[in-house]
Amino acid sequence: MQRLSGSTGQAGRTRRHPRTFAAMVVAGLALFGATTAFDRAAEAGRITGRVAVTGAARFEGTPPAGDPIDFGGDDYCAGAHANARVLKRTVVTGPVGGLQDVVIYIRNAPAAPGAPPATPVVLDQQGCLYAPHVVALRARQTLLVRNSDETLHNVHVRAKANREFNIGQPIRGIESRRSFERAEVGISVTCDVHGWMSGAIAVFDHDWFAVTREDGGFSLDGVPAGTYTIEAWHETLGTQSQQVTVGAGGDAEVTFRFGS
Ligand SMILES: [Cu+2]
Repeated sequence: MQRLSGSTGQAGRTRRHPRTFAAMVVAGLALFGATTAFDRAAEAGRITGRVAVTGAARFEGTPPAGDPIDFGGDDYCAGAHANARVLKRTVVTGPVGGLQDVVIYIRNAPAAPGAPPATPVVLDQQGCLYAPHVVALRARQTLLVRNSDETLHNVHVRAKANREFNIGQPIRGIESRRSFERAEVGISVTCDVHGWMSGAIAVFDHDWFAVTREDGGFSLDGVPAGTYTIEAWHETLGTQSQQVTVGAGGDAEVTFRFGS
């Protein structure tokens, strides 16, 4: 813009119509910036704003206690939990019944046009357990698998819509990077060395997904106004869905109630 207005070849015309010329440039930039699908839809009145869909997953009733893990087959793993009784359980609840490790997502979302985040999502192995137990990421986003233990793990990712893989990680601090091409919820992760180890991965082709926190809460941010099916997936309690209409006027709230 600076080069155009300062150009000697255009100087006469620029001097004669400076405001018209500037307006044309601004209009051109505005048109250029309005080329995304979202902006076209907003102009057509189909989308009027973006909101957050927040809420929580809850477990009603008495959660299953879980069985104590026998780390006896591996001295390192047993030593990492020498003074603790660790339970194998997938239903993990907070003090007010908030259900952790539920994957919440928009089912009928348009595929994201942008690139996936450059930041990797980390799946660590700490004390012969996956940390976190459930991870979610975008398709083609990097999954960084780390071994923080002084023992051999192998990370067996039993994807179905994506390529299955199995990585041996014999050394503490070793990191492996993988990614998934397609959306897939509920990919099982296990270690063939330690039978108690299990986790799950969810992959999405859009940005509107979350894993519930320790208190069961979640937030899907920047959701365009519209009517959506919000799904909640839990490793052992199954999948629930709710239809939600969100408008430009405010955020929407959803609660999913699971029970035994
Ligand atoms: Cu292992």
